[in-house]
Amino acid sequence: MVLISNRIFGLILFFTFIFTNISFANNGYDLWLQYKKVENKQLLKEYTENIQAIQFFGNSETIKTALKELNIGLSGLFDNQNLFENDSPKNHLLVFGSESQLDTTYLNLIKTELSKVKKDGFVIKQIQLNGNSQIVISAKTDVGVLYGVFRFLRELQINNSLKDINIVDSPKIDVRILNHWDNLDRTVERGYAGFSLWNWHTLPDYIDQRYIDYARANASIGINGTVLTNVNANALILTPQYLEKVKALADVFRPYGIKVYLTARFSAPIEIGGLKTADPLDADVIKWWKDKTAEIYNTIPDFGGFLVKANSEGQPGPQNYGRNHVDGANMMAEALEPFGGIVMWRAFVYSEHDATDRAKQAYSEFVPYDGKFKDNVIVQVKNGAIDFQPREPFHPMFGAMPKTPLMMEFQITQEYLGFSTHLVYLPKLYEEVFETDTYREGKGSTVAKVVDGSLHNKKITGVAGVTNIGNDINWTGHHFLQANWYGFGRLAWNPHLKSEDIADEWIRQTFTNDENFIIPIKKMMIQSRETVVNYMNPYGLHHIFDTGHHYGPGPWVGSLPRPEWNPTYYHKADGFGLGFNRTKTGSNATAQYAPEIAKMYNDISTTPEKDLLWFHHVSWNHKLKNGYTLWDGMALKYQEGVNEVEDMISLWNSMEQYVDSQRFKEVKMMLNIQLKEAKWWRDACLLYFQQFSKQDLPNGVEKSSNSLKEFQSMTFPFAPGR
Ligand code: BDP
Repeated sequence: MVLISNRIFGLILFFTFIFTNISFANNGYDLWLQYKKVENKQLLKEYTENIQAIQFFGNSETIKTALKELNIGLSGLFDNQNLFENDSPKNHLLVFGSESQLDTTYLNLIKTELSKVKKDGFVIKQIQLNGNSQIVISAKTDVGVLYGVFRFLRELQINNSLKDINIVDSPKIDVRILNHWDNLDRTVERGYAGFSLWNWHTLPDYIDQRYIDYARANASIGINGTVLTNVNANALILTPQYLEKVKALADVFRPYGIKVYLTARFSAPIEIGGLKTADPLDADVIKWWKDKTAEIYNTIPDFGGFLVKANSEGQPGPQNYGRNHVDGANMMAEALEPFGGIVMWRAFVYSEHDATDRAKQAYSEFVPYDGKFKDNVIVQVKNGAIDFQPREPFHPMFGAMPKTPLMMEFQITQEYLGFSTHLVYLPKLYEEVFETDTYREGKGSTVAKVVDGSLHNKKITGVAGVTNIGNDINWTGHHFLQANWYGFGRLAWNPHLKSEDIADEWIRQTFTNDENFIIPIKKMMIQSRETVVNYMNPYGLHHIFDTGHHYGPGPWVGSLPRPEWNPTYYHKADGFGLGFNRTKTGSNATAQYAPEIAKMYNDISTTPEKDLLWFHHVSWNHKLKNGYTLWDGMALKYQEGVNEVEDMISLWNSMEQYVDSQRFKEVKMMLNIQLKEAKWWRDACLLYFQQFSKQDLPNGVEKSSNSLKEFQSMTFPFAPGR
């Protein structure tokens, strides 16, 4: 008897174990669209009281998509009550297709709000009609309604009250776009979350569920465009064989309000068109692009346009034919114009033949062309003048081209920020850039105002993010890096949002509404950006990554053929000190900024210490504001970064009760990698720079147990992302 009960007990335990493990297993695939049961009593009460039936008006594919999402969301968040089939009760949630479908009674009740809606914005408002509560979601476009539905679901997920809900929100940016650096063989340049989502081999016949889920996730944060292919482009994507595949993706994305764009290889007329030249002023070349563009629009009527990397890092461009960026961009723009398409022409250019300073080259090449580009060209500028470093001063082009639309390019994938194994919350970086004052039209001329077009009244506006998405089950390799995709979307919608508020929303939707988790984790996320700067590139150091793959430190690299590919070019360590003199006594890159900024950076005493070594060559014994010398202060910063990762680990370990077991374990393992690599950065960089400073490490900085030689001999032939 006893034996049997023990066995039964054992079985029960076994099943409970399996069951709890299953119920707590969360692989992160659902991102921030978890739609977990609402536990907040107040919200449950409000929901039951205010929403007894749901009615939808409109039948476009987008409206059907919104309806489907509302169904998924509400049945996850609340016990399913078949609200969609219930037409008798009094209190409704009403979703109206677009303005034209609004009944005049409703139109009158929300007209003030609707009049404030711009483009694909929306209204969510509670109104009273004949004594009944009606929550109305409406917009001027169907995509606006879809955004309204996602917003409504977000409000519920983050447990905001429904009482007197009255939200009017419109995107501040037109083109909110992901840039996939995905190759046709499915490798991803600088991608660390597996291979490309796009399975070109099985397209167009096989539609992976992931394509749909990708579109859903993007639409939920307002992203409305995607460039499917790498900026280092392959012309094959423009052939009929591939355009069929692109069409299949465009068809999936369309109901979600997402347009597809492609990278256009400048030499495509030669490579796939059989022409002898790609000269943008050649009549055959012009015709080729016109025909090709018409062919694309014939296949994909709402195609977005081209993204072009020209005359940069070996990519072909108009300069190969003695022409300039304007000639190239305008030629393509003319082909796209009849169809409403745009050209996103990248300003990421630098040349090995220009001995001045790489940081100055994009500005020098582009600013003289201000006002020369056609109306459907937008120049895409990286946030800083070098290349997506952990910290860069804002790109001097922002604000310097009042007659040319400039779009922001951020990197979401962490080429220079620890790949996908380091927890770094990037919206903090994006916010820092957006908030910076360019002083181009006096105080308050922030980068955000340049990019949202308000500073110089721009016709097209855009924000691009080089995506961190791959085919890993959780999309981004590390659960917390989903927040960078999310936060990018939110800031592309409105570059004036606060990164802290975005983190709050994201944690609530992705993990829990429990404040015991939210408060400390949000703090950790916000701090994480400074932490990575501390253990990689403190005080304005930059581009000291190991060569090629950019994995880990390589400040010693100095023998690559192109000078500006060498870390030694950027840090300029010598017996005197460290840093790149970009002031008027050096490369004079500071002169590319407005006088107020140039003045601040020209003077070491007014240069913010976070940018010190970006602009100055500073003595090892220079006194920092905290009283330490540069050498001691820098060593202590490296140590601080390591200590902060240790703190992240202890915090995470104390959070186990709030997180499902799978995500808890996976994040924990990642944090341990991050700590190992933070120490690697500290030790390798300090040992290397110590050869120049010839000073001991200050108290409080741990000594490396490896030698510099050991660090220098490490190789990573299969580091991802190349
Ligand atoms: C650099 C990357 C390189 C990209 C290039 C670009 O190392 O792989 O092709 O930027 O943005 O950051 O074009």
